[in-house]
Parts: sequence; C-alpha cells; structure tokens
Amino acid sequence: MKTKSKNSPRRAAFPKVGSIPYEGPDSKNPLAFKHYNAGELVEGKTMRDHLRFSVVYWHTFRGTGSDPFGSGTMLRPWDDGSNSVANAQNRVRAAFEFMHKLGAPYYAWHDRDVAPEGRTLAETNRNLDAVAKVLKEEQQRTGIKLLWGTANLFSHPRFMHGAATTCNADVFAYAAAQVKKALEVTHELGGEGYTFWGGREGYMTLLNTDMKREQEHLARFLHLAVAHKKKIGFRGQFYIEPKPKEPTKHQYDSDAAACLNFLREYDLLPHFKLNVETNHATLAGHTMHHELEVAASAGALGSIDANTGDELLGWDTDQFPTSYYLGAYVMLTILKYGGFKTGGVNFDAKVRRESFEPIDLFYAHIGGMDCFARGLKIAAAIRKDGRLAEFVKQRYSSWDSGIGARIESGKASLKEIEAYILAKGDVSPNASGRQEFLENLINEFI
Ligand code: XUL
Ligand code: CO
Repeated sequence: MKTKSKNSPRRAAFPKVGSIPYEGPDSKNPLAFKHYNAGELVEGKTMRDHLRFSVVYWHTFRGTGSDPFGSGTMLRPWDDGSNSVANAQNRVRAAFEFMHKLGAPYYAWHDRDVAPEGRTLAETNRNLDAVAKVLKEEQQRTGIKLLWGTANLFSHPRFMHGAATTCNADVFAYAAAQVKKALEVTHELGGEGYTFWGGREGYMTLLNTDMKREQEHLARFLHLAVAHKKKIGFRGQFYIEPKPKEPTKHQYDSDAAACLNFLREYDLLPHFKLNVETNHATLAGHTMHHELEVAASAGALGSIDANTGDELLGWDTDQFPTSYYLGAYVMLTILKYGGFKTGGVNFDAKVRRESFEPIDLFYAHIGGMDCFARGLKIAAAIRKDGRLAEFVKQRYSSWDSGIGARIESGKASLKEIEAYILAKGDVSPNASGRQEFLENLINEFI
C-alpha cells in the first residue's frame, strides 16, 4: 500500500484550535481553562502533578457515536474509515495533536483501539507493533506518557463466554497470549500501569456456569500476568477495575469490596490496586466517594476512571464529569490518602452521539479537567479550613482514651468491657451526626 512520504507535512486534525490556555474563572472563552492551571501549586504540589489527567483512546479516537438504535455519527476528518495500519498510524498523530493542544500529560489505550485486528494473532501483533512505533515517536515528540495499557478481551465474538472466565480453554489461551503482548507493548512504551477490566468476566445465567471454576481461572490468569510482568521487568502498577454488570448480567469484579475480597482470597492483593470508575460505582449502587474510600482504606487506591452516569438512565453512559460536588468528594479522598502515586484522572468518558464535531472533544475534556481542578481547590480549601476533619475527629474522640483506646488496641477483654458498662449503668446519649450542618459547610466551598 502506498503511504505518504515521511517528510510530507500532515494536515492538522484540529487546524482551528491552538494550545488551550488557562484564563481564569472570569473567562468566557470556551476553549480556555477556567480552573485548571497546570503549574499552580495546591498544597505544595502543582495541579498537573495532583491530577495527572489522561485521555482515553477508545472513546475519544475510536468512539463512533453508534447506539443500539443507530449507526455512528462522529465526524472525524483525519480518519479514512478503513481498517488499515496506515489509517491507524495517522489516527495516532491526530490523537497526539489533540492531547498536546489540550495539555493532557497522559493517555490510555486498549490494544485493539490503537491497531487493527489481523487474520491471525501473529498478524495482529505485527499490526500492534507497527502502530506502537508511531505511538512511541509521538510520545517522545510531545512528552505525553502512557498512564496504562490494557487488552480488549470483550469485543471480538471469540470472547462471547468471557476471556479468563470462558468455558473454552483455547479462548483462555488466546486471551492470555493477547495480554502477554499488550503487557510487552505497555512496557516498551514506558506505561506507568496496566489495567484489567473484566469485560465479560461474569455470567448471563448460573444455569450454564461453574462459578467456582471460573473464578479460579480468573485468578490463574492474573497470576500468569504477574509472573510475566516480573519476567520482562515491567515495574508499572497493575489495576483491577470494578464494574457490577454490563456487558454480562453479573461481573465477578462487581465493586471495590468484591475485588479486594477476590484479590485477598487468591493471594493477588500485593500485586494489584484498584482503578475506580464513577459510573461503575453508581451501577453497583454506591457513590464514587464510597468506592474510593473502600479502596483507599485497604491501601489499594490506584487510579480513577473519571466520568459520570445519568441520574435517570440505568446503564454506563460514560458522560464527562462536570459536577463540582463529585470533583470535590473525589479529591477529598485522594488528598486524604496522600495523592495519586501511579494513577491519575483518566477520562473514560465519551461525548454524546449528538456532539459529533471534533471541537466537541475539546469542550468535553476542558469541562472535565476544570471540574477536577475546581474539585481539587475545593477539597484543599475544606482541608485548610479544618472544620470538617475536626468534626469527624471529635465524633470518634471516645476512642482516643479510656475504654475506647483499650478496645482499639485489643487490650480489653469482654469481661473488662462488661465490668466497665455495669459500673456505668448505661451510656450517655450520643452527639448529633449533624449531617445537614456538614452539608451546609460543604456548600460554603462549592
Ligand atoms: C468499560 C470500561 C473500560 C475499561 C478498560 O466500562 O470502563 O473502558 O476502563 O477496559
Ligand atoms: Co473504565
């Protein structure tokens, strides 16, 4: 196939957009940040380093806007619509132009987002290598880094029964071989992490499912990946991404607590942290704040997939986050636990089907970045103010001395505890939880 000569200039994908500047809260420029000021210090660290924003390749560069009722709508002038390697390479250049102009320091991909599937795994791997070469060039040209890579083990029909949890050993083997390659490419590109999202690792009906065997296979799969990680010297962080349903009716990695339990049961916890996604949390019947606290309090807070669902729709709508409450609650937990180490704020979000113009990609990401930047500033202000933390500290102060301290330290026996209460006769009334007072307090900062 004829490709353009190396020296012929590429037509810009976003010719009318320059680098997105920070213009401050009073700006009316839709192509400027109102809150995200990359170099500004918050709690002694730049916003860039706190937030570690990342653009996802799958929605932003492969999303077509199709839904179960209609075909794609997205206008992507840089994409010739073909499944060729040359088109995939050209798309990489458009993607890096976008991310560079946006000022996002990171990005994330699935193997099959960036390069086309071939007729055999060997051909597919060659395609991936050919595109990875351009990814590497563009990373070096722009300084943009790979937050994490992952393998798509759910789109192709071969994965209809799952990948690691399939009933078919050959499909397990195919998926394992695919992960081996995706890990190696992630390593080659200097990726800071690698994510396992169990796209079809679950079941549609228990009538045909050996749940115990499937879960053991999933653990085996992850142990194989841990071993290969060590073998190739990849030092990035492994993540599990909880999601309760969709595409399957029940996914094994259903929420943060289920993931932690699974990782502990199969001796995988030292090797994994969690990648927590807002819309997955809400599908699980939790808030994002809850899921983050569950992960972080177990020492397993890794990264976040930043998006949001729709209050009225019960599926994974993957919308861009714009709520300052969400941004503030997320950043309160992130700051409380010392910030991201390897992870970041990864926009696993897609523009709406009706937002089909390339410029909408900028509006969406600028809004999401401003939402988290504002959330970071709100969280830092709440922490500086100190009233919220002081309230919580006071609420538990009966544990700091006396019988509380003896129970916490494991020194008190049931006999001692009984004697203590018998001597007191009864307990004095509790203090108010003051929820409304605290909600008002938060509103002072929003
Ligand atoms: C699906 C989802 C995935 C993972 C990566 O709901 O969130 O895109 O983040 O496989
Ligand atoms: Co995700």
